[in-house]
Amino acid sequence: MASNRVIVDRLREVVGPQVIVDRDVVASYTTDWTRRFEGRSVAVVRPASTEEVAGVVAACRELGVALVPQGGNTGLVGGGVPLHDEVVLSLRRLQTLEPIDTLAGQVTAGAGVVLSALHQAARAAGWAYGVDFASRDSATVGGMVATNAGGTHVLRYGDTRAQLLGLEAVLGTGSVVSHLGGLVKDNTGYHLPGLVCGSEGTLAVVTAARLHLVPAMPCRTVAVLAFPTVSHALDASAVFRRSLPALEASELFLSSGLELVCSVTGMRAPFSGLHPVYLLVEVADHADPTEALAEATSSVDHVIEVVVATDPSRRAELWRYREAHTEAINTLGPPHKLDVALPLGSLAEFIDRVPETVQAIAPAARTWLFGHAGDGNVHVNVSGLPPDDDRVDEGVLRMVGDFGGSISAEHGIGAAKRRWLYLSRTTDEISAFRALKRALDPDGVLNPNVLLPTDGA
Ligand code: 2HG
Ligand code: ZN
Repeated sequence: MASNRVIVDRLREVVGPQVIVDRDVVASYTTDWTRRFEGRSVAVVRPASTEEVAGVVAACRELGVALVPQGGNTGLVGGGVPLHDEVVLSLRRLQTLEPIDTLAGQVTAGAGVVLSALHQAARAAGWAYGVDFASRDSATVGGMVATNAGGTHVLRYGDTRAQLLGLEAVLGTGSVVSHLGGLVKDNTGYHLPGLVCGSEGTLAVVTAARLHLVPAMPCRTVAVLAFPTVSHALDASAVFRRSLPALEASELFLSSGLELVCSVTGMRAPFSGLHPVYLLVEVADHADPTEALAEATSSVDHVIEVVVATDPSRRAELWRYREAHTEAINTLGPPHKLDVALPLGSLAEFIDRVPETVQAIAPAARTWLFGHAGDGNVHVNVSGLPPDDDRVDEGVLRMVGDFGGSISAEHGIGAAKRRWLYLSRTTDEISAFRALKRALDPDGVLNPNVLLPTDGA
């Protein structure tokens, strides 16, 4: 293998001074946001154009060096940090955001465009972007496409794959595939955007995406409802989904999570007493949806208390109870994060049983459950475990498999869950994945240590 010196010199031929070797700067790219996954790298390469990205990939291929593509470094499964000494390929400088195509309701965005900037640009043109989640100020378009990011609006607008009308990406060979025309009807062969989306940087490096926009909804109402059980909250969520076409989010959290959020943020709880389960719902429409929400709420059983907000700052406060879970849990030390999806009919039982499963394996650990009730997607966070002790991960993911769920609803497989891919995918599916990987990245340059299990596993 080439020496560090040779690698750095060769990469400098492609991007000049944008090969970063300063230890402190490199360190900010080699540890993930949770601090559970810490790697190291000879260099961070920061190209500013698709041609430079292609040059970097070609150079790494030539040198026999693997790379890890990275966007905003907001990933939660160790998929974007160099755990095996890979070169870090940061796409953050690919900042081009083309003017909104107001006629088509589409936009082409560079991989480094941050989600909140995309939201702002779409809104300024009278449109909106359908995907949203808490790390919107750091997460990038390239990372969202690579992981098929989901978030809080999937029940209305779908995941990132559903927004993707075209893609520009660099394959493991260094060649560029570009199909950014944005035709809504276009049946000319394989759908590479759909394939690359969710491939976690293993098939291609995303450099730009053509994205579908949705109508901007000027009127919004948020409510938090308290319930005695998860099952009651999920029944309510189904009522809202059935009766409110303007439903944009239906999110779940529990009293323990709310207490933690309040103690970390200093916020006051939404009600004077604590209740076992909370459902946050948001409706967004062209006209005020408050009455429709109130009417739907009146047909829901077992509501203990409800608080409603229409003005932006109060709405944001209610959202913070839910969105601040991630940062609040992080204050307890690096968590284990198991982002899973269950058939909705099994979700309540799963949520009720997970803490016992964790307790039986690691009595000192604590389980935190919250997530996207409308999609059957629950985030199982476990604190108080050593970073590399994965007995709890195994126990919970096996349980997910037994319930017919998915071991990754929206965060991806990354390095954290590759061992357990077989719980959600058959041997034949994994063989087909490997064949695709070989075809698009024959020398295994692109993020070779994530998603697919190690050979033989
Ligand atoms: C969310 O829904 C994110 O807030 C993060 O997907 C979930 O921290 C997590 O486990
Ligand atoms: Zn989530």
